[in-house]
Amino acid sequence: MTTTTTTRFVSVVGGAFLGLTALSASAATEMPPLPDVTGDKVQADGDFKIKFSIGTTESGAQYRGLEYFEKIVEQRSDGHIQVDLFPGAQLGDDREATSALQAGTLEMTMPSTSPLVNMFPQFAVFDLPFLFPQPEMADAVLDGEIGQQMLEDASSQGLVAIGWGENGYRQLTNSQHPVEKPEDLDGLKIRTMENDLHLDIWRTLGANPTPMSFAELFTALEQGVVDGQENPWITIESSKFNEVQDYATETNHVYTPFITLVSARFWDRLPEDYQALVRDAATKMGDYQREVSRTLNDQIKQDLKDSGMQITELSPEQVKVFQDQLEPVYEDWRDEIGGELIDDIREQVQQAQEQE
Ligand code: TK8
Repeated sequence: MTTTTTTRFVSVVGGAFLGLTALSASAATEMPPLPDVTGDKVQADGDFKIKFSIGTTESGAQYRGLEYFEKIVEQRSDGHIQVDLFPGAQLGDDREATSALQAGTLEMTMPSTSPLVNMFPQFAVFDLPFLFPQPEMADAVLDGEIGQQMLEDASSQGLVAIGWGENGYRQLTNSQHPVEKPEDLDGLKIRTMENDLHLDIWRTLGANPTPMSFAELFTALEQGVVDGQENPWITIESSKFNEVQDYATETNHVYTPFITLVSARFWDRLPEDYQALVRDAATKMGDYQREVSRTLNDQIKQDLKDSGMQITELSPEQVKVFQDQLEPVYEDWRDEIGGELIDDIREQVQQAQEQE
């Protein structure tokens, strides 16, 4: 390794790969290699510590992305920025961690957009059912003009929004019986994120939804306070929901992004060069999270089957029944979200579909 003042260095990261190995122990999955840390070494004044809190556990793709973020920031700042990771909602759930950023008692978090709709109503567009038929279409919107504008708009209220990540396509699970059609949801108590549009979705399908923090979800499922919930396969496995849920339905009903947030109080203390480093690392983290999440998705679904979970895979015709029943939700939420934003995204999706 050669060193000059603005050093370009490359290193292969061993430790973090161990984390992935632990995750793949239960799944014979071909893992994407951990990207090298690339980019110039950044020199600026001062030493800083970042506490980075998330709600999902350390065996998920989200945490894997954070490990990559930690590696980039610590190496490229030559240790002048230390990153400590707090998975599993140790420092609060999505809303609590976001409030802690506003108060300046926490530096970074990466919540789902859904629980923050009370602060940023435009985020509700991502809660519309079946909006993105493929994840690449979500990438195009999030990494494009719309997504960048949303990051700017969300850089307010004591927060700085610096990037996107992938929570993923949500799947329904429950402890009672297989669900193949909306009627099967009758009487099922389903936990949703704290988000009115999600409540609307499950009411419209005939279920009995209740909003709840992610931090309380496992216990609520275990104790039968709720019958079911919905999350991506990787979160179902990394949170061990399959231990308290016997049935799952592959609904892919909503694609949920994560958003990377920094406390504005902390951000304003960071020298500009370090701000650029943290922003670059957040972008790389998000891209990597997407890669890991998509690489693992099918294998993890297989793991869940192997663990005894009865997974219902819907035919396109069966999916269409859910989709048609939920179409009125678009009209109901048009004014709240903004018709123009919905139309722009739907048009972008349609163009992408036509180019396939
Ligand atoms: C984790 C949450 C979770 C979300 C939920 O903090 O609440 O169900 O899907 O990923 O953001």
